[in-house]
Amino acid sequence: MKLKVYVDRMSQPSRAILIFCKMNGIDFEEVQISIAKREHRSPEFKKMNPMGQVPAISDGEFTLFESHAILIHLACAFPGVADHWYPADLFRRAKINSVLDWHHSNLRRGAATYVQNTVLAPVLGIASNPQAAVEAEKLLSSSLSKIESIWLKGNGKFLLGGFEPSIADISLVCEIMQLELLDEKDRSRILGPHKKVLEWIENTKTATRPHFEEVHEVLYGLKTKFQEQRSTESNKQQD
Ligand SMILES: N[C@@H](CCC(=O)N[C@@H](CS)C(=O)NCC(=O)O)C(=O)O
Repeated sequence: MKLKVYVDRMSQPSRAILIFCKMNGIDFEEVQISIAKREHRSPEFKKMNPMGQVPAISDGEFTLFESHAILIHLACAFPGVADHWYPADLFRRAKINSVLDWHHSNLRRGAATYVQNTVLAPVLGIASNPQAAVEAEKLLSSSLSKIESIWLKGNGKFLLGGFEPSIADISLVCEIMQLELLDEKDRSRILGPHKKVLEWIENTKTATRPHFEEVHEVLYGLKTKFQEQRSTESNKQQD
């Protein structure tokens, strides 16, 4: 039975799983679950993930949800995955687990809530909450500062001083990539002060090419669409 990976490429954790599988030559079938078409809420998909969220995987009878658990499982279950992704050394592993646990309630909460309450709300047809966006930006900025001062300190190219990426690098960088959808002014205000983060994003892209860029094509497409909409709006205002 081939591994099936249930994803929507607009989802950050989905993209992280896809990049990991492609980087490691894992034989898998990508199953598109469109959030826009609400396929993630179908009874059939909920058999994979009762929470009704992407990503999820199935391997024969075995099913699993939660992207970090999936990355850890794939790194351990598939022979041929290089050690640097999730080292056998239990102490390095524990440090990676610590970054991953922190990510959920800090970087992810800040980035996803900010993007949702600024550029995505109108597209999703939901009301944006400006106060939530303000709070989210604070959490996002403080998360980026913490990444720099705690996990990117020193001369390593990746988190925890690594010279090769781990599953934490893919997960966190994919999260930050959603900021591509923002107006350039907002993106620069948030990311600009974090030079080490910007370097680390580039290092992660380089280390995972060409898969990183290919998996992000859908996001880049939406970025272009948003840019065109903004320029049409501003031209209208000038007329
Ligand atoms: N903690 C989960 C988060 C999964 C998640 O938030 N998925 C989003 C897409 S990025 C989703 O399916 N949203 C649709 C919904 O919740 O209705 C993970 O890391 O896998």
